[in-house]
Amino acid sequence: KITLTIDNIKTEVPKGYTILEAAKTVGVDIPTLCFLKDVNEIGACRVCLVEIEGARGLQASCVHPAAEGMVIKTNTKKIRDARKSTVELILSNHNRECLTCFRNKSCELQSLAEELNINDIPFQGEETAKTVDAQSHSIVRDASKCILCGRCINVCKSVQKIGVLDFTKRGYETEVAPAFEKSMDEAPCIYCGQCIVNCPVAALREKEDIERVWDAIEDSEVHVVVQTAPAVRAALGEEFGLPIGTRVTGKMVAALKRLGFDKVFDTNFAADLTIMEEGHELLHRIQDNGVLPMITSCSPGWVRFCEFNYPQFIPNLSSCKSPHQMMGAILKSYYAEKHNIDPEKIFVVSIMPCTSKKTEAARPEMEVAELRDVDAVLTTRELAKMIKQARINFMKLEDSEFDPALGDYTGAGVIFGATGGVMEAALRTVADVLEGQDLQNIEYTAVRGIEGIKEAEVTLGGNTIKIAVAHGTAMAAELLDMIEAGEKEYHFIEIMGCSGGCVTGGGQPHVPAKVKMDCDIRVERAKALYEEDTVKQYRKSHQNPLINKLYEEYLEKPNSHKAHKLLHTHYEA
Ligand code: HC0
Ligand code: SF4
Repeated sequence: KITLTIDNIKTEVPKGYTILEAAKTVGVDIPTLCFLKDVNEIGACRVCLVEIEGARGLQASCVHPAAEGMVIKTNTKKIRDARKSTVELILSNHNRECLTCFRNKSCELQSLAEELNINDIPFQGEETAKTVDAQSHSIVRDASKCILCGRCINVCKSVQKIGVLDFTKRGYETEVAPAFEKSMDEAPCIYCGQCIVNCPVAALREKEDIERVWDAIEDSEVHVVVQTAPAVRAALGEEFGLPIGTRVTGKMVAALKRLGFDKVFDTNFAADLTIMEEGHELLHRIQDNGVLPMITSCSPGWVRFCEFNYPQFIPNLSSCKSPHQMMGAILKSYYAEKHNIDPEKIFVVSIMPCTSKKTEAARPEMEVAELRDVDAVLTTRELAKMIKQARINFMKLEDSEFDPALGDYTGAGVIFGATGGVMEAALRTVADVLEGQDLQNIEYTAVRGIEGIKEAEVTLGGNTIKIAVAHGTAMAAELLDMIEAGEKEYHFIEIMGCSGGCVTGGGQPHVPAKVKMDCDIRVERAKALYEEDTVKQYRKSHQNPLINKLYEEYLEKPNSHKAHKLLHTHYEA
């Protein structure tokens, strides 16, 4: 422990704390801008300056370690003036059209300017570049909004181990962009959107598709079906002021009905379907000496990462489409037939916590008989915008239920949204199939939690199955490298592109870096899903009565010819 004095208050903190962390213990919240816990700790923006007695000049508190006997001041005229002029300088060449900005009211720079009481920018700096790159299906980069804090660069480099973004050009021309003036579309970007959720301003954002969805809703000829991913319910409430980790399933469904969608279904239903298909695919691969380990393919960011960086593992990818794509295919076949609706008139909207899903839905593979499985993908943030546009008072909504036809789901489907969830759901089903009974012990806690790589061995029907779970592509790379080096061997692996799984996807509500300092949003949002799992009547995918009906009436059995045509795909190197 270390004793030091901050703003005349004595405090004791563990060794290794920075001054920024130490100040929190005396209730002082030093402002920051470029700081992002564990990712971007570089002291570059100089907003977090403090005075240390005896030291020369002001010091960046986010990188300066607290030391025994230090006497620190965080609020003197000198500090206030320095912070203010630093932020004024950033603002002087920033595109300050706040009213029409994507991040109006969720911008960390805007909040900082307010907190520092900046009412005027005394000088106009050099104009920043005006490049807008909107070529991809998922991500828009707007250089005029960029403040060169480097947060996106380091997320992409260290958390994702990709490195699409970097500082390019020089001096006033400096831009954060892919190398060689390429578009994000031409770079090996996996569209995970981790750069977006960690950008303090509006320099990176999703490619919006709200208008096309409003148009479909408006068109009385079109039957508009919406489905929601598991993780959306764990975060949507944040957009309406609810604490992180609040589960808002019922209100979310009510809001979707009010927006005018003809049917509101749950992607979780299709997650159960995925488990049926993927579980049986695994059993076949094990029994018939197929390619192992089998690796999940439901995270499109991970699939792109595999295609770009580990093409040798493409044969290991499960042939299953991801749940929301399966749902689209079922809606335009089984559901259309059953309800006598022309499949050409069905418009499928997926609400996803993910920016990569927009590109996935546009992939050439994702259609059957020239009908796209999914017609539009909106992020959790875009759904919140639609609810706000419609002036719906979210907090006052009464809980509502998903529509019955394809809205039922089990606890196994809902945990898909957290890292380890797909694995756990699959094990619940595979174990029952192999053991030939309804096992009671269904919580596979070894695959839960936020450790980067999780491993376990499970004995099922007398066979030992070795499994692993990785999340965030840096962890995926580490795992795959170990397998290639012959150090590890598995039967089944779950990989999700984002650290924490879908709950922390690139389409989820923005959480300021300050809040992330004290709260692991991966943990809080996952709790909401595990809670929903425990309250469901059925917690195993193969017990979902609607899934069984779907097989009886239409698909025959898992991995049948028909199931393959609709629900599977293949990726090529
Ligand atoms: Fe996920 Fe999914 S669980 S990828 O993480 O598998 O995005 O939430 O919707 O499709 O179900 C995201 C979340 C999904 C899909 C499901 C899977
Ligand atoms: Fe990097 Fe992901 Fe952003 Fe692409 S979307 S630049 S891969 S962080």
